[in-house]
Amino acid sequence: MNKCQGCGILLQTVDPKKIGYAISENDKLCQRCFRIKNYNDYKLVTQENKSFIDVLKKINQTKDLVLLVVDVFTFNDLSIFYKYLNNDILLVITKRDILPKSLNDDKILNYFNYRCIDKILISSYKNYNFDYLFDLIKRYKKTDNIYIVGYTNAGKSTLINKLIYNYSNIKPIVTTSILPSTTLDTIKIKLNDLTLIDTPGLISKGNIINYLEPSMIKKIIPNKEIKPITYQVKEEQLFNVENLFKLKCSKVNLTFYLANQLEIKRQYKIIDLKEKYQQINIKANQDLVIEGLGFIKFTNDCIVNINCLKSVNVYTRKSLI
Ligand SMILES: Nc1nc2c(ncn2[C@@H]2O[C@H](COP(=O)(O)OP(=O)(O)OP(=O)(O)O)[C@@H](O)[C@H]2O)c(=O)[nH]1
Ligand SMILES: [Mg+2]
Repeated sequence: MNKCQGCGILLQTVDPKKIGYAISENDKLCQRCFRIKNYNDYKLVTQENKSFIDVLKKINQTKDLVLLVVDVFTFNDLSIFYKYLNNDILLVITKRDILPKSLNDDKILNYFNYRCIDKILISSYKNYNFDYLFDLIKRYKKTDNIYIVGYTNAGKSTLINKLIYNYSNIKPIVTTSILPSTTLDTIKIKLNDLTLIDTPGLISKGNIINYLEPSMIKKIIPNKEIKPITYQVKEEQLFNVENLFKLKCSKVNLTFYLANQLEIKRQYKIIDLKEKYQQINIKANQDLVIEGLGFIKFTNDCIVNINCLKSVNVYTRKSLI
């Protein structure tokens, strides 16, 4: 049987309930990809990270160039990629369109201090820096195979489709979606003399998207430039963001970087003290990150209390912006 051209899974015509199901042996897409593409109807598939590591080990046996794709809004620890890969790495920071236009690109690039042969900031949505990206790929490639790796939802498949659309006559076909684990197995896609190899993304258990319904995931993922919202808080206040998290703080200046469609409610009289809050010490010019949801920049030292789903990773870091 063939592989699905949308997600890479091995096609089967036997069991409609199992992944890879196609109605006919001649189908190019599995039913899941067909439904995502034609009806925007998403079916969540849970994947294990073990096969992900097997893919990295396989890549490490080659001399092929690796594009490590990082979502500038929801990036994460990259050490696992460096643990398994000794290949030349081109760091591709994507979704530039989400961050304010006024930011300096070099400042963003400098923030990502990882071993790489070069790094570049792009946006697949805005077709931003793609000619430069294609030049870098041609400059640094040692073979004709180019691997594309990264966390799930980083935008790997969207990037591949954009390269195919821009620089070949083929119609882009790789499936993309807001849900995690869209790509299920490696997919080889021809781009002139090159072969681009899409890979399933690494799943981060601390990412809030693992614990939300598709309709809520759609709401929390920004799809255009974020409008930051700044507050100066004197007396103790509580910020409630769609019950996804609550933040108690006083005497702080803070700026929320969240999807524009999320509503931030302020409460001056705090009445829900029964809920469990986690206390966090924050230094001036640090971000408080709620993984998968966004971040809050603080401009002074403070102690805040946050209440969020237990499995979601909440941490501080040097401010991105
Ligand atoms: N704003 C913005 N969104 C993007 C961009 N590129 C991709 N996305 C969105 O990010 C989400 C994930 O994109 P995919 O291309 O499916 O991500 P992936 O890395 O292939 O994910 P997996 O296959 O699950 O590993 C989709 O909703 C895309 O539309 C971009 O440049 N800007
Ligand atoms: Mg993908």
